[in-house]
Amino acid sequence: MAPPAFENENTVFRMAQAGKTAELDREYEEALATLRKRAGEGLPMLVAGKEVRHPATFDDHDPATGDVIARFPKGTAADVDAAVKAAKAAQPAWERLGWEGRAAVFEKAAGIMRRERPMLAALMTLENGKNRVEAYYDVDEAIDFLKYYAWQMREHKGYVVPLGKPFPDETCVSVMRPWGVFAVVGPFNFPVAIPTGMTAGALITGNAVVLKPASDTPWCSHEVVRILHEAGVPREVLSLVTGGGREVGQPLIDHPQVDGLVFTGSRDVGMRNYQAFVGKRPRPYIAEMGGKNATVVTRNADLEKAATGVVKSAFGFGGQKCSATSRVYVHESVHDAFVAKLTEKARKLHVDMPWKKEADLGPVINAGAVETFEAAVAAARKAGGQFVAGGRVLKEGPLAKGHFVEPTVVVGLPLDHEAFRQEYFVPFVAVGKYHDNEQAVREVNAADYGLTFGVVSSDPEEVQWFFDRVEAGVQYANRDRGSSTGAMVGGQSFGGWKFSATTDRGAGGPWYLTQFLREQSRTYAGGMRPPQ
Ligand code: UN1
Repeated sequence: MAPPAFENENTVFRMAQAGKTAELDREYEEALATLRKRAGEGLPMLVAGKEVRHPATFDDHDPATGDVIARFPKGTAADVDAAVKAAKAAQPAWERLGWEGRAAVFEKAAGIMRRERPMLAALMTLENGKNRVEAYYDVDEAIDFLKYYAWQMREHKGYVVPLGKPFPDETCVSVMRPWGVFAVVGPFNFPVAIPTGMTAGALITGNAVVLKPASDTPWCSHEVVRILHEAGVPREVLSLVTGGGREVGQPLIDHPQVDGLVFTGSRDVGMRNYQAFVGKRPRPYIAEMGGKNATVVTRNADLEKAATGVVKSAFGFGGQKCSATSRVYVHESVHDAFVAKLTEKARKLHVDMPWKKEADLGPVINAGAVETFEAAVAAARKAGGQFVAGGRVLKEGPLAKGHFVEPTVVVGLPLDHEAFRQEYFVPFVAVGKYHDNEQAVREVNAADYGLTFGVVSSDPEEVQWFFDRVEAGVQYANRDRGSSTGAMVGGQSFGGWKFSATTDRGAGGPWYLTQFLREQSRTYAGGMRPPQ
């Protein structure tokens, strides 16, 4: 039987088409109320098949209120060691289960996650401040990863490929084997989707995993691991260790029995790991390390579309996406008209408690992000930037206890200013003027990063011209649902060039899984044949 074709969950879109948005809202609000009753609960790590608690814990905060929503154990190097050793011991049996058995586990996990979607979306809002619509998108992306990777295993028949026949008595075959144990280090910004995608990629190919979530979002990872265990991933094959980078992250990366590392996070940490990890012995290091994504608005652009797409991309989840647009180059002939539209739309955005239906932006993740925002504002002011929208930290009324800042648009900065080069990861976008398309491409490519790119132009040749010249792994033309954000599993393989990534194969794309595997060619001579 042919495997079923992959289809995106697309819950928000699908429910809106069916006129059922109210149902989604009700489920979300019920889940939120249930979660609030658990406030302050102490949750365990899941290490080597056991629930592990320590007297020393750290607080998991709601960034909108500062409230403690849960407490997690401060893990240690001993927890890491126990997790890695259990993973190493359990991995061979997991590999022997075979790809069909593993694919079935992940299809089952997709079903469980679908059932728990409202809870996961509400939890995400509480833990990282993502608004409800974007939280649903995040959970959908996780379910998509589970389904897509299971489908990829089936499509490729476990990546077993018959090879040639160099001599008449030889039968040769290529098989792809897991490396062993992968360390997975996750980010706060897509706390369900990204840990799920990275973990599923490693596990479905027959590896074992030790997952270390971002310290700001351990609860979401806790639920992801619980769901994968429930679906049938053996507990020793997948452990969750919580705690700081120094206490847990570093010992995990340094552990001699870790055979591969998957990381999504900052460039600084990513590059430091790179040297340390790959320098020690040959093994895969799959890292996604940020972006300084540009959108180019040409003289042939539909300016309404351009402004809508840039607002979504620059300010979706408060600019805290690797894929966010944080710089815009606009042709001088349409610059002022575009800026007027962008300004109007940015000023209309509503910053509020992220669980409220009317909130476009919630808080940024923590006090450090507010500091980054303030430093970016100060640097732009110093260089004569003009703030046409935002620029302030919000401290009024109910926002006082959270980390709230205004969506900010700056114009008039020199094109070599840091706002066009450095990743801030806050809702801050710099808009500059360009004279001809050659100059625009030069400016876009002048940043170290090369993750996503958007161009807005109604001229197909002009779009193609940019696509062929811009150095970025993910490119979009005329996308008003996000000029550079919103990659969907199976539709936009998501991976970066240059300092944005260490690999060349995008997540949610056809080549991703091969990174977790190493090839082994097997020759059966003397007329023997491989077992069927
Ligand atoms: C990230 O921020 O690390 O394309 C990934 C997007 C999301 C993924 C972002 N699907 O915006």
